[in-house]
Amino acid sequence: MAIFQSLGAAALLYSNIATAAVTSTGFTVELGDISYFLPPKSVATIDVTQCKQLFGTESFVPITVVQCAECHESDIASAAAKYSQEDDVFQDGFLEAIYTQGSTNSESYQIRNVSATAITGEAKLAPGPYFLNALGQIYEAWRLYADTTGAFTESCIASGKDDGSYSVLPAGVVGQKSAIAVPSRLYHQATEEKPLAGVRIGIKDIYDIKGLRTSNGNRAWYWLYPPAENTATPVQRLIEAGAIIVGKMITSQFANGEVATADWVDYHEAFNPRGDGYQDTSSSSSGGGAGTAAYEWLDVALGSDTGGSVRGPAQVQGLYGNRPSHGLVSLEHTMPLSPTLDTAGLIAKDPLIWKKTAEVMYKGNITISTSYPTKISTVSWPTAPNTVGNTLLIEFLNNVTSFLNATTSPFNISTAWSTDNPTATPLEQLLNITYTTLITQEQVPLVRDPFYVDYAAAHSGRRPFVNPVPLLRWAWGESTTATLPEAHANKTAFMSWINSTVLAPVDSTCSDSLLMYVGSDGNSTNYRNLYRPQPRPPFGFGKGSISGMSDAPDFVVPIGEAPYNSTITGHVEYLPVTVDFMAAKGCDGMLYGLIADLYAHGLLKTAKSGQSGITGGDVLFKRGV
Ligand SMILES: *[C@@H]1O[C@H](CO)[C@@H](O)[C@H](O)[C@H]1NC(C)=O
Ligand SMILES: *[C@@H]1O[C@H](CO)[C@@H](O)[C@H](O)[C@H]1NC(C)=O
Ligand SMILES: *[C@@H]1O[C@H](CO)[C@@H](O)[C@H](O)[C@H]1NC(C)=O
Ligand SMILES: *[C@@H]1O[C@H](CO)[C@@H](O)[C@H](O)[C@H]1NC(C)=O
Ligand SMILES: *[C@@H]1O[C@H](CO)[C@@H](O)[C@H](O)[C@H]1NC(C)=O
Ligand SMILES: *[C@@H]1O[C@H](CO)[C@@H](O)[C@H](O)[C@H]1NC(C)=O
Ligand SMILES: *[C@@H]1O[C@H](CO)[C@@H](O)[C@H](O)[C@H]1NC(C)=O
Ligand SMILES: *[C@@H]1O[C@H](CO)[C@@H](O)[C@H](O)[C@H]1NC(C)=O
Ligand SMILES: *[C@@H]1O[C@H](CO)[C@@H](O)[C@H](O)[C@H]1NC(C)=O
Ligand SMILES: CC(=O)N[C@H]1CO[C@H](CO)[C@@H](O)[C@@H]1O
Repeated sequence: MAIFQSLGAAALLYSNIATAAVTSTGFTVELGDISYFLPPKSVATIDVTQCKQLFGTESFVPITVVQCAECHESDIASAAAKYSQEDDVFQDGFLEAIYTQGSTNSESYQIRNVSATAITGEAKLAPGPYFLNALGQIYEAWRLYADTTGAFTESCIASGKDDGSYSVLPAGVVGQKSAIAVPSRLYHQATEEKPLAGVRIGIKDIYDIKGLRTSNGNRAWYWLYPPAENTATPVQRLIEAGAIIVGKMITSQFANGEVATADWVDYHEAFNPRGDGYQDTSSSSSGGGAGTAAYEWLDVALGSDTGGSVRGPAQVQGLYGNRPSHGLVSLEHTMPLSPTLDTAGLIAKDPLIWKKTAEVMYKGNITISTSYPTKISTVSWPTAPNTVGNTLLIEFLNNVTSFLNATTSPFNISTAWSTDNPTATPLEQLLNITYTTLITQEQVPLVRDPFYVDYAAAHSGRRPFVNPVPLLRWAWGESTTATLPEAHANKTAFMSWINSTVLAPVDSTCSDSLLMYVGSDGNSTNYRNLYRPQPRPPFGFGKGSISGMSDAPDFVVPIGEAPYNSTITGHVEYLPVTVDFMAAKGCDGMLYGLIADLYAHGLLKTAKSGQSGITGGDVLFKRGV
């Protein structure tokens, strides 16, 4: 048996016992101090007899593709300047050779003090950086980033097999976690057919992607079942629209709510990059929130929200995040927590990319509209500007109120319910155990039972490991006398009331009013290094439960940040301040229209990646690296 080192780092194993086929899984190279991945299939072949001198002992030569008519030195220089600005994959090292499509110019160029060999040919290539080998084969350049915040469970890349499947990226870089590969931003231009061309998206690891294993946050599950044979509908929509799926992202186990650190036994919670870097990420879309907040190179994360799993991570990490109206996109090949409540939501820094991605994912069930309600109800909004966060919240509400020419008034949902339904049980009792009943009694038969049977069959009757939180919730669901029909009836009673009285559908503005509440006030820490009381089932009803129990949309937007004294750093750090907007069921397109308008008028901004959503900056523990 002999071991050969192929081009780059792909180690190929040759055995003379079995006649296994050798397939390239791509190549890794370094250019300067940056690592790149080259997918296994070349994208074009060009004639290299004109530039043989480029190939010494190196396997690959970096090359830049430029589209220009005459291709004078000044054209190349301005293209290079544009590439540096727009693309995180491009660097000056790619100026060693310049491929000018269709041009007859074959002089050499002096670009930024680099003497660049000019190559011409007829091969059609998107502009940007590539690698060329001595056979004339051109490979795409994907930059490798370290997952420093532990947001991913697994990297991935389209397998190139023509069957829509994905495979794990065979690459690593310094950083103690997976490397994630992203293609040059210059390769893809959004079109009507591919509105998400080149948009980089991470997927919560409860959605199947053909060719990859799904973990649902459980190690036994990951190894028990084979790679998925299908791709979940929401993910499929994104892929068809041209999105680049870069990896699977950390989820708390079976999408239940878990708090760092003790609850997270099988996998570690991702790290919230904001503030001191040791605040809880919230769950269950932990990786999606942390990764989107930490990485400039990640545009969007697909999460899921059953009882706050998209909104929580968006609130504590200062991001845009939506719980859509229930049922906007079907959830085949997705692990259920409670089909009655499960929704596919998106997390992003840029509200326009967030909106564009939503339009693709909910296509057929979303229409952007720009006529807005003029009535705003607020739940527990601060009235005294006694903290930085409260001052921001009051100011923001005033801004939105005057932008909409709206009438704003405080709304007490419990009192309103009792006033409208004088003989009914108070909301706090009606809905106290409704969520708990739905998530446990729906997940047990759909997920736990078949899992236990399959695991036992594969492991001589053994039971798989399950984290404390899902275990105790399932146990509660089995021991309670409450039933699913009762839970559905309670939810329906509440939903009908919301739909007729609180957030009622109307033709002109979709929803008769907006409901707003504080997502995060920048004044609440949740350190991940604390020892906590034993977990218990999630009882109770609060402002965050309104959308789940009424099927209505609930969108988080970041508005600022506020200082706190960190017990970790002994220094003032900043936490995000966010706001939730709600409207009638099905009015997701109106909310997206409104948020885009608030953004256009400067009342909302793109969130930054890094330690702060407002000023950016390296994640604290990584500074100076
Ligand atoms: C190019 O080289 C000259 C002379 O070494 C130097 O002064 C100049 O700063 C360099 N320009 C760039 C863009 O690196
Ligand atoms: C739109 O919503 C309906 C109702 O929830 C759902 O059945 C359907 O699959 C959705 N349509 C699309 C195109 O996803
Ligand atoms: C409110 O609007 C004013 C004026 O446009 C602006 O200066 C301020 O930053 C806004 N504040 C918030 C919190 O939106
Ligand atoms: C609010 O009123 C002003 C002045 O009447 C008007 O210009 C503006 O369009 C109105 N805004 C909305 C969102 O209707
Ligand atoms: C709503 O009103 C009730 C009864 O007055 C009060 O106990 C409760 O704290 C109020 N809730 C909110 C969110 O203000
Ligand atoms: C909610 O249910 C839990 C568990 O049964 C119980 O301990 C709690 O008192 C209930 N709260 C209300 C407001 O009914
Ligand atoms: C349903 O509401 C009743 C009160 O009307 C309450 O006693 C019961 O606990 C609720 N059950 C569930 C599952 O929500
Ligand atoms: C809300 O009420 C409208 C009638 O006003 C009805 O068409 C719609 O189905 C209701 N939706 C829900 C979620 O109850
Ligand atoms: C931080 O602590 C210092 C000293 O106790 C105090 O003066 C300051 O107001 C605190 N800052 C915040 C944001 O709480
Ligand atoms: C974590 C934090 O910032 N807590 C502050 C919240 O606001 C109160 C009242 O201003 C302060 O005393 C806390 O320190």
